[in-house]
Amino acid sequence: MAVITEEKIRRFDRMVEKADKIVISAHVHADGDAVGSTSALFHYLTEIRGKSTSVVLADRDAGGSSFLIPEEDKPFFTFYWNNPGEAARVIAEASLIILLDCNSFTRTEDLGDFFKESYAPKVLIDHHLDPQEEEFDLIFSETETSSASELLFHILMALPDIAGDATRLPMQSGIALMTGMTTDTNNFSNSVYPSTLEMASILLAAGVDRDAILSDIYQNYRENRLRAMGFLLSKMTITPEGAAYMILTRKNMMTFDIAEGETEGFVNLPLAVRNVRMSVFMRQDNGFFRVSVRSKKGTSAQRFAATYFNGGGHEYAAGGRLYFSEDISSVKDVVSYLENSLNEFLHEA
Ligand SMILES: [Mn+2]
Repeated sequence: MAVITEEKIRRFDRMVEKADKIVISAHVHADGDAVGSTSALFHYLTEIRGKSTSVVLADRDAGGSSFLIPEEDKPFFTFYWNNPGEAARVIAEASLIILLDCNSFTRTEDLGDFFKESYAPKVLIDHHLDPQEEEFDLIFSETETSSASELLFHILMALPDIAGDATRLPMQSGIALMTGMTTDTNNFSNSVYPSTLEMASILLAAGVDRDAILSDIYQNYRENRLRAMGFLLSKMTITPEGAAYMILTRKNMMTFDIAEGETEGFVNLPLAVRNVRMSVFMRQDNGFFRVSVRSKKGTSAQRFAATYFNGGGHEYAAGGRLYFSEDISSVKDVVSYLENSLNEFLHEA
């Protein structure tokens, strides 16, 4: 991978060596890749390098990725939502900060200002567009990769103490990296590169139990999630231009008793329909709708999210927000705003 140069690896290695307290973070609403990449790096830094390391995330918990944080790791994971004082203290004491799976500290939401105020050197390891270069001292940024977990895997393999031998990685790092790659590719259905399969192959050979990971990710949901999914699919709208959309209101969430993290993956489902070019999933939040967009080749989810929903992301997988009362005057207007946007976007395309 071209972004991983010998010079950058040497610099990263020295920064780690010099640091005595390392803080790792990732984007808010941490998904499998965010939790996977941070916990993989946590295990490398603690077990291989012997560094005092903490993971700090803006969320309430690790949601569906909680299986990656065994009981003995919990004291080293701080969630701002339920422990803001501790999160601020840990960040203030950091002598090295490493951000994964997002392009700016702004994406850590409430933690952003604490990170920006810190004088500690900062490293970015990410696969999104437009890294905010001025925020970091060292950047590994590559969009042609499946996930932050994959990019991190190749970086770890290049470090002198691993030296290309994946059996030297802590087993928990291997499991976490495999998990992050698997969830970001939606189990090898998108953003799969030769380097992705190479990583999977090497980790399998090193003994990572993929069957156990798949069971933890895809066979561990609550029944409510599937009931809500069925409800949404039965109400899904498909426009003549080939856009599918589903909207989940606060009321729906209460009816089905589902939490925000449990809707992950819903947006991918409508792409199974032959004539659907783009899928939009909207979930009502406090004063805004959270918007997820997925598209097939030839249609840009990224451009749609950026143009109409104050967002962005990857070419075929993007997200954003729709605020009321800024973008629409009331919740009731969400359908017409969405239909007009889809109509305009898919006609000009
Ligand atoms: Mn990711």
